[in-house]
Amino acid sequence: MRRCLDLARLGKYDVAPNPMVGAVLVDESGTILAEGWHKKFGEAHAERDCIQNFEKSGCSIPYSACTLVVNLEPCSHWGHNPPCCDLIIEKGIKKVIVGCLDPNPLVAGQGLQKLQEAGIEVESNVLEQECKELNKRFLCLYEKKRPYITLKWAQTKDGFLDTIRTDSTHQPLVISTPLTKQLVHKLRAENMGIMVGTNTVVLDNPRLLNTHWCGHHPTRITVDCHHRISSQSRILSSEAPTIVYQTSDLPTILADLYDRKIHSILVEGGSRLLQSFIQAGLYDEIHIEESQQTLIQSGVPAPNIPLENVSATRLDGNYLIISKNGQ
Ligand code: AOF
Ligand code: ZN
Repeated sequence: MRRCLDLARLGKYDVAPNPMVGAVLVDESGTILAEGWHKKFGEAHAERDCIQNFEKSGCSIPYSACTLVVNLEPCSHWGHNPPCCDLIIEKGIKKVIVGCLDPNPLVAGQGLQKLQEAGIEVESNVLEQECKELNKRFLCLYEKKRPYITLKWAQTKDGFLDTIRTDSTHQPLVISTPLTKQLVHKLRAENMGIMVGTNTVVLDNPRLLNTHWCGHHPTRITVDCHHRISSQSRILSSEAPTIVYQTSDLPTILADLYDRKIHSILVEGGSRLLQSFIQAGLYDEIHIEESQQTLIQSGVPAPNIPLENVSATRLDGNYLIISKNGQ
């Protein structure tokens, strides 16, 4: 299963909103005969890729002596691909070992049921926590019917996000270092969407692209209830898609993102938008960059960090990650 997780990760920047899935075929002694993974959205699922590689290898071991290991329940529905369950049954594979269930209502337990009804031995929930952690964004979309939400901000040593600015002629305060900037761009690559409030667009005119890590640019998301965003704003450039909402109601926005299958968003500011996500309890992770030196004495206060039901990890001296307990 650990090998499946490693293989699954190879699809990290190319499969969203699909899950990352890896599969291995092993013989009765547990020796790996073939491997596969889901490489790109819309392309072959991990199980099919693995079986194709096994057949290409010319190995003469019969399927009836093979076990397929896969980190997600094999699908039972027709999407871009035919159901993996049908392929597994058709080949006569003896046993299937699964990491975690697929919450997609088109699958949701029906995959395992179909395999069992065909007389295949099924073992499930193997390394379940690790399998769920890998696909936390995909799982969240179906389990919570909203994207996985990561809030992110940088603050001064004395707890401010920025100086008070009223127009775009004043440059924003720079707190990030080259290293943390790269970490943030990695987060942009890992999330399907990036969201900021109206003030951030008007005052900072950010591009919100991923230029310091591999992978895609996220879909840019903002709110403009009073038509304050200029048509020349950099967020509206053709480099990446942009969604502009005319409502600031978070449940309405999140429901629309769910419909669009945007499984994850990174909220990068400003303070009012971040605080409204925190107040509504709408977050899964919070990343905070704390400057070791910068003191400004007055400015825009950083949001209040929730202290209940969360655990905190320090990546290095000044990068703090807060996660909700039980995730
Ligand atoms: C699997 N193996 O490797 C993946 C699965 O449109 P499709 O056909 O690609 O189906 C996408 C759905 O299939 C996705 O939402 C998830 O439920 C499942 N993904 N299943 O058996 C895989 N990527
Ligand atoms: Zn499948």
